[in-house]
Amino acid sequence: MSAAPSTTSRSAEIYARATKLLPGGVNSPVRAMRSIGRDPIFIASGSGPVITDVDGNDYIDYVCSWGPLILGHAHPAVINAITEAAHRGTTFGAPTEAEVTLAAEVGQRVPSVQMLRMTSSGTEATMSAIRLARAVTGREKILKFAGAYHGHVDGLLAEAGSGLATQGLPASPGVPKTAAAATTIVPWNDPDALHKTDTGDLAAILVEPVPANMGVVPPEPGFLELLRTRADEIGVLLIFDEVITGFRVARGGAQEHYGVTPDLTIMGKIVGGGLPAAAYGGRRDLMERIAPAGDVYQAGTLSGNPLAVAAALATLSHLNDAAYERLTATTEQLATGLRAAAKGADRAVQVQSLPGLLTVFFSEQPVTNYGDAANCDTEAYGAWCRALLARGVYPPPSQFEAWFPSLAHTSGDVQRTIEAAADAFAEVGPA
Ligand code: KE4
Repeated sequence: MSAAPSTTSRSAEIYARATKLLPGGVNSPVRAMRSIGRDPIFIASGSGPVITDVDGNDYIDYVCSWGPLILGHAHPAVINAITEAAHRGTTFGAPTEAEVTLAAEVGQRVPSVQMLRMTSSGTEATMSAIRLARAVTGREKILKFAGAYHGHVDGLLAEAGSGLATQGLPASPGVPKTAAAATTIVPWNDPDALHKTDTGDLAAILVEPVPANMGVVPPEPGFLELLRTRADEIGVLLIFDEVITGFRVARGGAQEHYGVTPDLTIMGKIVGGGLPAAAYGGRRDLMERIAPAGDVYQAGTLSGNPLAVAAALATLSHLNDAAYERLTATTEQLATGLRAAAKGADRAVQVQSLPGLLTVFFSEQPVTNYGDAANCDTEAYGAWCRALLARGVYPPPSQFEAWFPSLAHTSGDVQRTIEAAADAFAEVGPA
């Protein structure tokens, strides 16, 4: 799809410069708005649920940096924590007490995480968890699900969601054949396919417990339980990638929501409080294989960065039961309102949601796997997104991503969003 005609806006000027200096004009592909047929919007600031672009336009933001900002933009407690930490020094390359406090706090919320290792990105955490799984099992293959995204780890880019799905890339060049061959891909929500899969040399089943990178496609009843049982039967680790779901769909993430306990958990986004941090953790006997306790090497100059740790602790301190009740109610109000808005315009959509997560699929049927997601009317989704942006609502600019309502979104913000969505559906027309 071609980009919208360029205007004389400041955003357009910056984008013209950016395309000469940054590949595609952005530092991560999902920020480009090519798949919705327009140029990216350059942001100047954010406050609560609102972002303001360099031309002074405000948007109610449902990307929220793709998940970390569960408290909204520039939350005063987070800003204070970061500022205080920065005054004490931005990084030491030596341990700090706050990292220990954060590991305890995470373990208290997610009891399966008896030990934790911090990294700087979700990709790094995934890569490290996989290395650990291979070390403890002595096997190499990783089973993952079609349409899932676990960061840009070499072996996991085939049939991946997020930006690859958005750009229609079946895989990425530059991945060694051996890395690709070490991944087994199974369709999501398909018990038969799982049972038929060759499990020889398998080290781990890696799963987003609620896939959110092909849009939000919850597990069908019993599917996560089946993964746990199957992992035990064949003697492999079950790794939950809770980079998106962690501290979001429930206090203890998807593992609490569904009552299924993994061996290892990958975390990101909220665990960095809006700064670059992620983590992996799990059973003590497994995590004690990580250097220097054990022999599995993994390291990072900025791992456990004091600013990120301060932001994480400040964020988590606001995530109590009342907060999750509110996030659940906000998401429900949004989901119900979007369904009604679509119905009012005779547009068939599926709004699939869990607390703090939602996708509006332009599909007549419920979306249960990557194939269903890929069959959605992405042209109509793109037109709807452009219409939303024109009305001051910033949705994820891809059918294959999630909306991230936050604790900063008020009922009034959601109501305004629903009104904009109704107008946008009317503009796109029925189907
Ligand atoms: P990062 O390396 O981007 O920190 O995390 C990778 C990652 C791992 N696992 C899951 C389930 C994820 O969703 C992600 C990253 N998510 C994307 C948005 N779908 C981040 C945005 C981007 O790529 O710019």
